Amino acid sequence: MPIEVAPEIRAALDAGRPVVALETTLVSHGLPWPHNLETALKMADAVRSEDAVPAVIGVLDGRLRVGLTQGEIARFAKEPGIAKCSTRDLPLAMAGGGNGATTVSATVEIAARVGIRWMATGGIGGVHRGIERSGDVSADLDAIRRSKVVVVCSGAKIILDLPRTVEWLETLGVPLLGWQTGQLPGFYTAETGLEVPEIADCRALQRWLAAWEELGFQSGVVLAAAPPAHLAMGGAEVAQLVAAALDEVPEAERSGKAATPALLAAMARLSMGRTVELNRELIVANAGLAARCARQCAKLREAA
Ligand code: PSU
Ligand code: MN
Repeated sequence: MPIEVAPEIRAALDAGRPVVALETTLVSHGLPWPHNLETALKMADAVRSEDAVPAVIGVLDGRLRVGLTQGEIARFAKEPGIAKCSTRDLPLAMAGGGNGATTVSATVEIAARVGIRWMATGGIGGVHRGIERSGDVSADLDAIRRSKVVVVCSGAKIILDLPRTVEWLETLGVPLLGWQTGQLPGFYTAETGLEVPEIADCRALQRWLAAWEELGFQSGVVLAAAPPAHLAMGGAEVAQLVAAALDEVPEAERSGKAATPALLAAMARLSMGRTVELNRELIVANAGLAARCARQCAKLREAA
């Protein structure tokens, strides 16, 4: 069962054109219908408008596909019961002939395998609050360590234990960079108070990438950008919202695969849809940013 790469993506990779990988878990499990489909299509458009090629990844009818069509993305948005697949779940979805939405972990792993070096999402997974009891750490972190991909995101999801997530990335040796910010963004907010090295522009990013290349590192890197300022929440406001969501979702549902979707849904309800709008916009902005960085860094590399 080979990984099936769409001809457009294969051709772009062969020609050295920028390609940005996109996940399907945020479509099947991250956003409610119809926002999920609209956002997924806008993400792909944002990549194309920067003259790059979007590669939406997922398992459909048992086939691991890189480069899903609009109609196929709609299946991930509409069909109920699509499995949430981190890397280790991929063979199960493939062997069963079913459908599987890829998380950041599965998406970066497959992207790296086929030679895609950029990915965009909303917020990566990380160390969950209450790890002392649940032991829940997203498979995203170790998958990024294994996959040489630049993950453009709004940091890690605010429902997580962000200081511990930062520590965990450090332990794994995964670089964490701020895009035009010296503070780690926290998904719905720019204000977490956690310091990160700031990358000012594509020139600085390309210099960083060249050094990374020179050192022969095989890990991925997290490039975190603040959410769009006109919708972003203040630090105190988001802290209240998270506390309310944690109150609403029973402890038993706060670990395992259902945890992230349940907490995101609770925040959407409690904020009366504001977080959905914010989540949509930051995802689309990150897709555009990943494509722009991919294109400009490729140009700068050629010119060097
Ligand atoms: N970003 C979003 N919404 C999401 C996700 C990311 O804006 O729903 C998904 C990604 O697929 C990520 C997953 O890999 O949440 C993390 O889930 P968990 O905490 O179960 O590892
Ligand atoms: Mn988990």
